[in-house]
Amino acid sequence: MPQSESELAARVALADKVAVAAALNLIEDRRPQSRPRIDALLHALSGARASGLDHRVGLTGPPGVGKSTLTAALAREYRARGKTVGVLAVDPSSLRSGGALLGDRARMAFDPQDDGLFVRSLATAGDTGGLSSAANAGVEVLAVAYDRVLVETTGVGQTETDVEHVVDTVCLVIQPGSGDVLQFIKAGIMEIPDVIVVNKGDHGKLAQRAAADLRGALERLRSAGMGGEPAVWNLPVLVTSARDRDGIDALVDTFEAHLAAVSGEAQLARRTHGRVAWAISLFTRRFGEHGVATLGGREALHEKAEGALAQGLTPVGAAESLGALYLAAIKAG
Ligand SMILES: Nc1nc2c(ncn2[C@@H]2O[C@H](COP(=O)(O)OP(=O)(O)OP(=O)(O)O)[C@@H](O)[C@H]2O)c(=O)[nH]1
Ligand SMILES: [Mg+2]
Repeated sequence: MPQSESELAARVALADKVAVAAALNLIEDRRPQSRPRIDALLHALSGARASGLDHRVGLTGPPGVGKSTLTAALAREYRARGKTVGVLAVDPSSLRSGGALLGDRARMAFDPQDDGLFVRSLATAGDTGGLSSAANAGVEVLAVAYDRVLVETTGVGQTETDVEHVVDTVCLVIQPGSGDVLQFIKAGIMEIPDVIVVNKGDHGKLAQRAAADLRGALERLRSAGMGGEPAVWNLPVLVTSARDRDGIDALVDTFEAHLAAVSGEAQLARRTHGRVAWAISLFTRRFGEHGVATLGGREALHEKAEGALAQGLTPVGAAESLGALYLAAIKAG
């Protein structure tokens, strides 16, 4: 498909599946010589975005809890509500091939004939911790094409997945009887999710009990005065059965309510923060701690990245300009 990045972006905005696939292929290309094209695509995408409010939801949690099954059920519910949906399945932590992430059974639950639905796995082998730049860019592509973007990532901790940097709403998925709950609370991970789902609710009492335990623990955290800011949103705990498509309707309602609660300035701030994190991680992956130190440390780097983005650079472009600063400093020093 020989065409300019701006033509490609325009076709992505029309949710042309061939163009969306081509854009995702481009952003997955890790060769340095592809960076200018990726930068151009991201730039064009930011201009091509329709004015409607897109919503990005991340589903994260330990392996096997039913994230893919839940993602398929959610996509179906959104489609029933007239929303188009892009799904990105990302595995930031392992060398498992992208294709294996969305199991065949879950994949079969998606209708390939549906023009309002796009599903893609991203293999992110080679990245150590955090979401790859390709995952960040993939979300940008899908968000331009579709009303709702669902991002599935495996992992439960900040170090494993930075999904909160690419989505508006983080949904932590767990299953009953796994003992994960206490572990999450201990690890302080409860600060990341916006919604918690206990899936496999068809296991009956077990799921309801896990949800009640969680709600109790969260209540205790709240009354212990965790988090000084006024609560705009109280972390809800829901029970679903992705298998039986039970509780999916309520979960989508909760996502929409969260979007309404955070939209506007809070959502913009979160996205800006995510783009800064993206630029910084691109820079540090290339230039390491020495790069950070040379540019004056974490805080200075943060400010420089913010400045570059404020000037209209994409995160990829911002990382390039930080890289140029670094190289200049090395030369001068
Ligand atoms: N009983 C029951 N089983 C479920 C439910 N949801 C998913 N499963 C099953 O749990 C297994 C794992 O489901 P997946 O959707 O692949 O889980 P996942 O979290 O995406 O797994 P990874 O991507 O490998 O981390 C499959 O055998 C599903 O059929 C549910 O609501 N109830
Ligand atoms: Mg999965």
